[in-house]
This record gives sequence, structure tokens and C-alpha cells, in this order.
Amino acid sequence: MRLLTVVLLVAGLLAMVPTWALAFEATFTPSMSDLDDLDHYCAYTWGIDVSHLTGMPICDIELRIDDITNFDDGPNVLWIHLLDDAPLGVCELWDGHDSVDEFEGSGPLVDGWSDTNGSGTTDDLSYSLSTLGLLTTAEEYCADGVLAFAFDPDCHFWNNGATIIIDVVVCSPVESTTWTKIKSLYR
Ligand SMILES: [Ca+2]
Ligand SMILES: [Ca+2]
Ligand SMILES: [Ca+2]
Ligand SMILES: [Ca+2]
Repeated sequence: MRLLTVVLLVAGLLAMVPTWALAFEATFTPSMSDLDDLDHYCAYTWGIDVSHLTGMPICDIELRIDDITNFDDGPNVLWIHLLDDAPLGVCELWDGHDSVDEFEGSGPLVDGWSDTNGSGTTDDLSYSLSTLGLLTTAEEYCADGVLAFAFDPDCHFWNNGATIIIDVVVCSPVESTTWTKIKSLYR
């Protein structure tokens, strides 16, 4: 009777402890931190290894490009896409200085951004895939351990670096193992 009482008390106490969840950020930067200053003559893919995050709920994925500005005051556009796959790291491709979005149809468009405030003024770009409605697609893309972004600068964009931040949640397995642990204590 005493043993049963203790077991029930412990079980009751543990039932009051909520399953904990720990949120953290995984930050990725490319090997060429500024993506080679996004040269007009080129297009870029950036594949990142997210295999260590497999199975963890993703709250958001954010792409940032710091201090970006076009090299002159002429017409310009920076095409940005989300891709399912690309070689890991940064690949620089030749597009011959054209004005065509090199990755049209390859994956969802994140933005076709244009610098409208002149070459002397920089901007910090920030794209939340959750806000853009692309998080579910991104999670599907992450399932095989690789997520990628693509950039086609159709002008030349100085910048101070690109970053991808993935917000994930790690959940405690406490609830599923509680009863097993209690029983093992009294064997
Ligand atoms: Ca280009
Ligand atoms: Ca500018
Ligand atoms: Ca192009
Ligand atoms: Ca993938």
C-alpha cells in the first residue's frame, strides 16, 4: 500500500511537469560571405547541409543580406529563389550579363528586389519564409538534409554578407518515458 501511494504521488508530480521545449537558431554563412558581391555576369546557388536538423520542428527560416546596394543608379534586379537541391556551398554560374531570371521555374520566387535609393545608400534585406508562406515548402525541401537558395543579380550588388537563420524547436521526451521510469525504480 505504501509503495502504491509513493508511485501515485511521483506519477502525479511528474504529470504536473510540462514537456519542455527548447528553441534555438542554426546560423549559416556562405564560404564567399558576400556571394562575390553578386556579379551581374553570374548567377549563384548556395546549398546548405541541414541534416543535423532533421526531425526538428522548424519555426522559421530567414535569409538576410546586409548593406546591399547596386553599383550604379541604373535599372537593376536581384532574383532570389528557394531551391530543393543544389551542390553544398556556393556555386558561381555564368549568365552572360543578361536580364533574364536564371532560376525561373526552378523553385519558389522569394523576391525580385530592385535598389531604388541609389548606389550611395545601402539596405538590409530580410526574408522570413514563414511570412512569405514558404515555410511548409522549405520544410519539405529540408527533409533530405539539403536546402538551397539561388541568386541571379542582374546588375552588380555590393553587400556585406548573406546569412540564413533557421529557428528550430527541440522537445523533451519526458512524458513518453515517465511511466517506464517509475516502474523501473520499483522493480
Ligand atoms: Ca546575373
Ligand atoms: Ca542603394
Ligand atoms: Ca540573369
Ligand atoms: Ca532538399
